[in-house]
Amino acid sequence: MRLFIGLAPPPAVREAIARERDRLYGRLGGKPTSTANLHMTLAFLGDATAQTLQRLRHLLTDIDMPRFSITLDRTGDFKHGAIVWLGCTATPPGLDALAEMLRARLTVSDIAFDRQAFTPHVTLLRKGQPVAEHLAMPVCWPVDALVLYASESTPRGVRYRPLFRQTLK
Ligand code: 2AM
Repeated sequence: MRLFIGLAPPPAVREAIARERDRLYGRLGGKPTSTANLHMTLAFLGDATAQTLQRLRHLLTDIDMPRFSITLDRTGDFKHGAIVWLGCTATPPGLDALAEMLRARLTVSDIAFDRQAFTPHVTLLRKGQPVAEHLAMPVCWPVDALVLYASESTPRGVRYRPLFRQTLK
């Protein structure tokens, strides 16, 4: 199983992000992320066994961190437009603290993850063109849970399936 831990936008926020994706897709092209797959990755774990999955559930259940909000107010890209994303000018301290704590617990538990520095983003397009701008209408995303996802290949493309949800305080 290919696993990652992330944040799932609530429906209204998901729709607002999807509108921004559609606007950028019209300008930049590329392969859009499906609305159902829109999310923010906190830690990418990759292939994991059923035993690791069980340990992850316990690890997540023990998390006792406060809720916070993210203001998505800017676009950006990685690798010259290979990935076009929506992110924030100011990372909320609660988001940084959550990602740091999660990664620290994974390390202590000896569960492998991609250690690339955390850059909060929601991928909108793949292989678009470089972009950097502030949004006319920032999107406020109230975050109240962490989600363990499985990344699955299906005949209709990749699907990020939520497996487990841990509510924040
Ligand atoms: P993204 O967060 O930039 O969209 C599932 O593959 C999710 O984990 C995707 O959202 C993907 O990129 C993210 N991810 C982070 N590191 C990854 C890695 N090393 N390989 C694959 N996906 C990774």
